[in-house]
Amino acid sequence: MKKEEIVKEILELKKKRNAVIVAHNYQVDDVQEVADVIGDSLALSKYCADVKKDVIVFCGVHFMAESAKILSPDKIVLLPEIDAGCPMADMVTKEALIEEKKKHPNATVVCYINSSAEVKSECDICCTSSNAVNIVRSVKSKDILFVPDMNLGSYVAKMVPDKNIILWEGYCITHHRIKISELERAKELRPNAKVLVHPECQPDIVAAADFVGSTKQIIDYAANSPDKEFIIGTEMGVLFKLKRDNPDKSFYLLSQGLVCPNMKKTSLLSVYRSLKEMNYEINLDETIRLKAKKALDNMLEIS
Ligand code: CIZ
Ligand code: SF4
Repeated sequence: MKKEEIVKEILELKKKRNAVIVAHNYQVDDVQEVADVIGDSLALSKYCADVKKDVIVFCGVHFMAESAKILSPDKIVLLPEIDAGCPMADMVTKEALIEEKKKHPNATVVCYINSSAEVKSECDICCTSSNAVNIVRSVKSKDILFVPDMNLGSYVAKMVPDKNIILWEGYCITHHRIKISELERAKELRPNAKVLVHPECQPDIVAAADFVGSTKQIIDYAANSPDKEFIIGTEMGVLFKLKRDNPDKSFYLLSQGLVCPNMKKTSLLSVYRSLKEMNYEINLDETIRLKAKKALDNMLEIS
């Protein structure tokens, strides 16, 4: 099928199923083009909770569709590619976390939204890359067990030095592999460009950047900045919105390695199949869902 035909089929099926399509900032351009809304995982999950539709097609990775289901238990949440996972989220399991918690009985457990619903169910409060610093500041205890991203955790530790942050050794394979030599080379090539990076990058990259933020914060920064050139240190999918919304500005990817293979599994064809066959439905154990929801609600109360 040609692209236009697939899009037409998707739009018809969307109507028939009373569905909405949401796409993460890291999805391929074709999928972002067909989506009703594009955003980060939390913004999309909140949108899904409020939208008056029966079916949500969540174009992203597994933990994101789970977050949508946590907040929208009565809607059908579909993940078009069931193998689209997040290797970082998989670096912590509920069982391993329960063992680690025993070693730090006085610590508050803060978990990055990039974690499974099961892991969230064992945490006190969630955070995103937008609000991690504020969430950690708001926690009363000095000791904080931060899971699973050690790079985001290190960034937060630097910003909130009065807390004792116990790191988990997880990381995003895509952001973690960026090397300082790549950043230096990019700056040599574009000396006037501002460097905007995600806190999932390693501390040396974060320290050398002009701005550190989540996908939404990077997108907002570029839109509001008087600067015209930017080196982007997060997954390449954000270039879609950056270029679409800022035709007078130039964007350069910090490294060709900034591609998340799991985010790229979802295509227009997968969205079409998902709506046609109602695949793959995300369901959660109700006890887990309620406990995970508590961690998300605790975050939403503060941010
Ligand atoms: O929370 C998200 O959507 C992720 C994984 C990244 C970001 O910075 O938006
Ligand atoms: Fe996970 Fe990294 Fe891919 Fe985000 S970019 S989904 S953190 S592997």
